[in-house]
Amino acid sequence: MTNPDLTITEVRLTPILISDPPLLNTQGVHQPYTPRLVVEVVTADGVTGIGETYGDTKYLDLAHPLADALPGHSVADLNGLFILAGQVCGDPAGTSDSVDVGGLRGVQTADKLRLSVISGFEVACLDALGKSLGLPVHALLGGKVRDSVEYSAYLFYRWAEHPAGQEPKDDWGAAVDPAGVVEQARRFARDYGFTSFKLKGGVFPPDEEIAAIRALAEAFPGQPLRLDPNGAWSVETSLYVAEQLGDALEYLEDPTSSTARMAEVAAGTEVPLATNMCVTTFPEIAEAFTKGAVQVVLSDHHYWGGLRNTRELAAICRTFGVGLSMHSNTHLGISLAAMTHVAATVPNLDYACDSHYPWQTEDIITIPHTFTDGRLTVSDAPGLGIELDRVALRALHQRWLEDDGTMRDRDDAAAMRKADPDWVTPAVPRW
Ligand code: GKR
Ligand code: MG
Repeated sequence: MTNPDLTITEVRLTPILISDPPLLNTQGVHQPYTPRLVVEVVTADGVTGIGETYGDTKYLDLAHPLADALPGHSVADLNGLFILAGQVCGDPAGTSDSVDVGGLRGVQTADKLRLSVISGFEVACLDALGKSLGLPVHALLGGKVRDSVEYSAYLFYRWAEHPAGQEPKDDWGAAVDPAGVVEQARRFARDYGFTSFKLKGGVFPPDEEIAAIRALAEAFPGQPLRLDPNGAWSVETSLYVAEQLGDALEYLEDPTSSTARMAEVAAGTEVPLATNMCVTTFPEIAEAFTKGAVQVVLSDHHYWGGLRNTRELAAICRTFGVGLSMHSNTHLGISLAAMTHVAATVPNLDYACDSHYPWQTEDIITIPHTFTDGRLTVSDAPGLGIELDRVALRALHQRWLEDDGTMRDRDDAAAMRKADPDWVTPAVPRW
């Protein structure tokens, strides 16, 4: 038997625009289309591995030099991938390591953007390596400790349609009050079998969101519930919400922004606090853990720099007795496969993971993922266990090519201005 030739001979980058419903958050509303980047690495043996990451311009600017530099390296040299990225990816225009541009994913530094880009390449390399060796990605990460991974329903306040009659449309209808949220949750439970529910908050005044959680608690007695206003509340408001909902919540997610404020909230409530905003990189861990600011870290393999870093984060959380689960942004099936593989290998996966996936009506893999009883089965097929649908990929790339530039960079505030021309991103804390 000859050894596979793992040398990378070609890297393909395909930016795409994927349709997205009018989901509301504290900064605005999702645009009708949102960018993603598909990364393909091809080995000398003709094996292709695939990865997916953010596709906004600032990520593409980092991905291109890395794609140019990668041929000649081995798909197995993942440490080398990080070294190479450090050498060839400069800082994207308008950022530096010290700049905080804020947003829904916490402080966004040039370093974090680089890690998000690397994650797409790392997943593609692992997929190619697994396919070359005949092993699933979870085996390359040490092996699965569970056969399926649990996900939670990700509930959003939303409009029935995008403003100004923009396409695309769907049949979910509006959810702007407790009854609408419960109806949405019932559909998630019926169609996907989810048994835990997360509501994206920070959209309406806190008392309205408290009422929505109470309505969910009544509709789904004893089932895990979470509320995530993306840091929109003051310390006082966070403590008020925690007091009102203490018995109903599994955890409160990023009630307020900054580690210092999260620590103040944590000191005043028994409700566990989770975050995907104040602990998003390794350097942020020490302060947050020593101050007791967070009890659950919601990892995201994109901005933590891939699947192996996610496992390193899991080990640190384990050491400090901090819980771990997974955060999600709008994504497609390649990223969901990657999340599922790494989640399968983490012993201390303490809560059902988030995923936007049910909101996406299109995908670029041949067989879309199916949730059963709120879970995804962990694939034992080589690599990620999925195949790229090249026809779909071409169509979504064509959409990106034809876009006039307005959707190529996610901008929830701009989308909101289509409905409310005076909208400005609210200052924090909003309430
Ligand atoms: O998709 O509107 C959204 C979310 O608010 C997303 O951008 C967040 O990053 O889902 C995320 C979260 O849990 O904070
Ligand atoms: Mg969150």
